[in-house]
Amino acid sequence: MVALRMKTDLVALSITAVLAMSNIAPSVALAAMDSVALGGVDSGSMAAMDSAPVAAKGSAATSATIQNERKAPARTPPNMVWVPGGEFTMGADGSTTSLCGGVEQMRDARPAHRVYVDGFWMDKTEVTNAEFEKFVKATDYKTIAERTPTAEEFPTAPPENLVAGSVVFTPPDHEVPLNNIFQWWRYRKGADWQHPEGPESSLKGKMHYPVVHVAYEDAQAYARWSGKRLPTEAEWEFAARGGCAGEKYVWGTELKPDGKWMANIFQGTFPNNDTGDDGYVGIAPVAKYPASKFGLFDMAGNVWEWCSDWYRADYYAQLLSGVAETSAVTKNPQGPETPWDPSEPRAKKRVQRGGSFLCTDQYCTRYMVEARGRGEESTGSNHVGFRCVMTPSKNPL
Ligand SMILES: [Ca+2]
Repeated sequence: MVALRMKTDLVALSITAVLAMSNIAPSVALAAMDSVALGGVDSGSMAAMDSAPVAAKGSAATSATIQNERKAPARTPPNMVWVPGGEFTMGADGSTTSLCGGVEQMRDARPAHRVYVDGFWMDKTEVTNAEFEKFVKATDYKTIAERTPTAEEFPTAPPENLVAGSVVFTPPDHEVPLNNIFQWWRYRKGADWQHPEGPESSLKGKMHYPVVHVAYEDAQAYARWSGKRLPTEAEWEFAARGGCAGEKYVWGTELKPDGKWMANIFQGTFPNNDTGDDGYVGIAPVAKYPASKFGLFDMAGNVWEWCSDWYRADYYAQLLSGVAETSAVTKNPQGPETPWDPSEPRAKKRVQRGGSFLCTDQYCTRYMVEARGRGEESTGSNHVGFRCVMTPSKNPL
């Protein structure tokens, strides 16, 4: 087993430690990692998430969005939409009742708090293979998954594990207990953006699918080349909410309005039987579901999307820890100074948002609009992609 660059949603693993233990059966490694991680948890910070100032003072969750009135700048870049920005309630106070590996996992979306973001353009869709191919052809860029990891980077890894590749969802053919991610995730030699399921796969017929197996650095490189950038987490959530407040989903309050699926998620029995009731088993091409209120596609489901913020489980509580009033507004937050995931305290993780085609109420409901995800910076997989944003010039338009 090679767990290098492992993307995990529910149980996070330390790359270096897992590589060092890579000759151990996955379940043993997992159990060992749990104890390692728990030993490193800052219990004070976790407690702060539960007892943040707003928790005692009441929630900001129901406050309305105050959308900027400023019209879109005259020239909208191709395949982007204008997101006007404004003040809104970010996060949620009730999210601990949601399913995603148990109630504890959703604490990071608490507490609800007020945020202001300036207007920006956002890609209508996740970056596609066709778009990423243009970037690679123009720059000869090699993604992290295509580079051979070195012994210097991972000194504790057995040499046989040092092969280029990425993590691929590989479901078992039978039902399994949902307590060990290695039952459905495999590190595949030769898996990369051009070979999303492994070396034998290709992009034939998939040019309008989201690019996957992109690490944070890869997404950033594409964004820079295209004159754009990755969204902050606050920008992403403002865009996803579409000017509404307190709704559970990007599209409203019901999972299936009029019985219709609104996003590519997972139906059936996770992980072995994806029935594709929503039209797609596994990943879908972009823009196959209705656009959001701002004209954005697939802001829930399909693939996770990288944001530029470091991930801290207690970031929202941290933002409010020094303020006197729950109505305090954080302007254009850029994320915390340092990353911190209590299940893997030493890993450098960035925020991911939106959930993926693997989200299901049996296991992970992070397609909900306030839900946060996270991924180690150098870790891609076949359900992680991205989209970009662009800020108008400071000059008057
Ligand atoms: Ca689906």
